[in-house]
Amino acid sequence: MSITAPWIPPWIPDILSSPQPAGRTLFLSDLHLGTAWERLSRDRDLEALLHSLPGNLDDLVLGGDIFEFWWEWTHAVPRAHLPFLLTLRDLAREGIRIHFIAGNHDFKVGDFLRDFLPAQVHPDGFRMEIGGQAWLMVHGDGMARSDRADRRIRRLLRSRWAQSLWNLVPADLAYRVAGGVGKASRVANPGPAPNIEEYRADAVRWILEHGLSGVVHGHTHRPLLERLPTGQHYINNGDWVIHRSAVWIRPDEPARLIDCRQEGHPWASNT
Ligand SMILES: [Mn+2]
Repeated sequence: MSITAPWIPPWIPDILSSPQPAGRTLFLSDLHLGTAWERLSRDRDLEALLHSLPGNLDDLVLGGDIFEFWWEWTHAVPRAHLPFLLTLRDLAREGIRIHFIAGNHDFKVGDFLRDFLPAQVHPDGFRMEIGGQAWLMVHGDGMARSDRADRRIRRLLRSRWAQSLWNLVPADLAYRVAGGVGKASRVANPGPAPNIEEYRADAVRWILEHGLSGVVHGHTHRPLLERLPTGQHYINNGDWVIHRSAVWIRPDEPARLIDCRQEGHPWASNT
């Protein structure tokens, strides 16, 4: 790639070439389940949201960092997440398609979510066709050109040797280490990512270059919906830790960024 070529992460072009049909869609990301922050009210709000979905939704996109730390051992499932996983399985049984995009806190995503929920697992994000409109759904880590360190860490953690070595770490130890690393990085990097404007600028260019109707991402925890003069949408989902925000997209309706604290569950109100 020459220096002047427009920036796009190497995993995005593949995603763009394989669209998946979808219906009424909700994008949720950055729940960081397992962290202590407002844990009780967060979990309660999440449960209420999930229970509002059957009958009102076709596709639920879990857009990354759903868990503060996700690792699939061959024989163990973290017990703190069992109620959430069972609720997701109920949603799947109600006919909602569940999509799981791996975030930078999802260190090992194997076949458990695919088989148990079941969910469609998208390690790098995916392209949805909603009412004939093309949407790129990604977590967001490594998405900006200057996210070089993120991309290096991502390559390393996803490498075959790292994945098989980490699988030998006992769950209790792995959770203690991951919890400490997560806390330390929040102390070291408080506030919004310094390159947050780059996310928007890159996404807008991809929208225009690839004929997309919109890009939705999480990761930076800064809710923002921008409608371009030409009608397409750039949407930063925000998070479920502080903002309780979600992206709601229906065929033939403008996309919306919902503040669930203010609006509740509008997808359920007009039935
Ligand atoms: Mn993230």
